[in-house]
Amino acid sequence: MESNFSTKDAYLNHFSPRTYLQTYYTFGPSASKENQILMHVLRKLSETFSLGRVKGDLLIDIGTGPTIHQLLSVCESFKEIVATDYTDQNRKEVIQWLKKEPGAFDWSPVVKYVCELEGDREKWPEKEEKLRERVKQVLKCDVTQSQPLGPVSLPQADCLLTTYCLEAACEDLSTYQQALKNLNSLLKPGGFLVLLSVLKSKFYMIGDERFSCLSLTQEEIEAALKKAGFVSEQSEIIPLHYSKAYTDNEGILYLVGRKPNTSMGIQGQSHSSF
Ligand code: U7K
Repeated sequence: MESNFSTKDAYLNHFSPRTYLQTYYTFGPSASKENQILMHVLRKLSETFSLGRVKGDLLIDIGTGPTIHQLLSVCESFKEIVATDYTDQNRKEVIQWLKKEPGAFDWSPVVKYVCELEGDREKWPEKEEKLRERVKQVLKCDVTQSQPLGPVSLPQADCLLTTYCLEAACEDLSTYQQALKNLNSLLKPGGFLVLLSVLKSKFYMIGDERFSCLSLTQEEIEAALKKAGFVSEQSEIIPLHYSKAYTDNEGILYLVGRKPNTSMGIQGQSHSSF
């Protein structure tokens, strides 16, 4: 059967990072649905990362998109950050901001908000510098490949972060599950997986362009995670939805999982003879 799910080529040819940023990541005076969700997500990430529950040497952000908001608390607890995306235009957009190139997106309202959450709104220029320093590479990734980062060799990460990526990249549940397995190989035993996903969404809009989304429930995501060798430690639904014109999601899942440390992983369970 032929599928209408957005292809990788559709992303390369029709995804506009600027329109996406203006639609979902511009802080306005009246708190829109988009702004409320952004603030909530930033609060969750700040609880996970800046309170030091999850920390380490290397964090890989899978499917960074054109955004850096998801890394603002991360840069307080990880020495090195690697950003990744499938599309050239998203990687370019991130590099533009990292290098302070002319025309880069202005993240300062969002950076100020995160600094306020972390206790001192005035520290926002230092936060921007810290993040720019800690993002060491911006790589191409494809979560549908067994080596999502291709032949480049990185040490296994202490944490993987992925926000709104797998449900856009995978057209069915089995591809989604396989993508999680692919990602598992990039993570150290004992390492963390922090995953943000829209729930039950079938599409989202970037300007006039419509992109597909794999409709998922909290239970389906948790089951896929388990099959891919992760253990879920925190799984909560943020009961907010985006503007109905942009997407049809019912809530957002915030999940912190872990790759088990020892022989009690997926292999260990089958012959637990000692
Ligand atoms: C609702 C509201 C807003 C997807 C879920 C529904 C967004 C992020 C974004 C993006 C890939 C691949 C495509 C990545 C194909 C890695 C994700 C990077 C938003 C929603 C939803 N969603 S924003 O679209 C902005 O930048 N991605 C890939 C998709 C590229 C293959 C293979 N490997 N993405 N998604």
